[in-house]
Amino acid sequence: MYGNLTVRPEDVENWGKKVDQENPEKLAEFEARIERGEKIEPHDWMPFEYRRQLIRLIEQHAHSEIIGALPEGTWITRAPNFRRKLALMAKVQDEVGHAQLLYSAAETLGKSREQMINDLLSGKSKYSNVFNYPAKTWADTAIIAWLIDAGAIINQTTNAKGSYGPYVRALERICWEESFHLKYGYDSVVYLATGTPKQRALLQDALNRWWRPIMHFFGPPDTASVHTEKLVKWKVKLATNDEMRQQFLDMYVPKIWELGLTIPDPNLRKNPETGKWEYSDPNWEEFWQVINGNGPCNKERLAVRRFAEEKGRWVREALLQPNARYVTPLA
Ligand code: BYC
Repeated sequence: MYGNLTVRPEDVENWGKKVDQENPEKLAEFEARIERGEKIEPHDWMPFEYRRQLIRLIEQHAHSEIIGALPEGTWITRAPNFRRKLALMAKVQDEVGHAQLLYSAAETLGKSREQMINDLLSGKSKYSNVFNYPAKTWADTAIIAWLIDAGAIINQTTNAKGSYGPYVRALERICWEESFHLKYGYDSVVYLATGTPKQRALLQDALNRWWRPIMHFFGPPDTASVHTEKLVKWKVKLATNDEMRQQFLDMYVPKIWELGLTIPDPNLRKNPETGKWEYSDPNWEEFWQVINGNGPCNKERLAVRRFAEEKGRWVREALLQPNARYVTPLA
């Protein structure tokens, strides 16, 4: 799945080069391969900036999966019944598994998992904005599993057609599992939407609180996106942030309305002339604050990860000593 996991000395020699310092022939050959739709594999020549961008993006994606397990994870012990508890446990476990696949894909580019985890814990590396908000009620887990997973599927099925082999193969597998999460989320939402007035009110309240973070999920508007142009050119991103946001609105606004729910934006409408959704400013200032460490739960999320890292250290140390043997009988 990942190809060879080692980085060769010639790859390291390339480290730190700007695109205009790259060997022009190799760069042209690389871009022609991408143009022809070929996959780039770990040992193929690639410009440093392509490597750097992929590490950044895949690493952030991996962090989003393990941090993303936390808001829903807090509801495992409080799930309303055994069937829901089992399903939620399986979903959360899947999300952590996705992080494993993604860290392995990022490692093929030369950054170790330990470095990635350190950068997450120190706050250097970002992860998805949405996981910095609290899951206050059971209905929040339904909205997350339906609409955040829906957003993730739009983003990931698009990026799964991308140019870097190990990432797209990981995404393909992740998308299968996410599609199942989406069904689970939709089932939970429909159950609440067709339930008692109290259940409907819980669901509406959750949608009201999550709508803005979900609008932010696809990234800043294209006019403010710093990486899109390069990533689209190298087919890492196959659609821009605004294109993905529009696709989400196209697919899910009608479904939300169909359930009799209200979307908390009085200006949301599809312009019949342009075919594009128009919406109020979802408060981009809040987005920048949240992704730079100042959201409602950023500190709590990282504190939980630090705790897990500390408690799991003995396991990692034991695994790093493959020749060690038990000397004391266990019983
Ligand atoms: N949150 O130039 P831009 C899941 C940052 S988990 C935080 O447009 P780009 C799930 C961006 O990193 C799925 N930060 O960036 C798990 C950049 O900052 P830096 C998560 C964001 O990369 C558990 C700056 O803003 N999905 O589904 O071209 C339970 C400028 O942005 C966000 C992925 O990770 C954000 N939303 O495009 C349930 C998909 N948006 O790095 C569900 C992979 C932007 O310069 N990632 N930033 O400091 C991508 O496809 C792209 O990275 C994005 C952003 C579309 C998100």
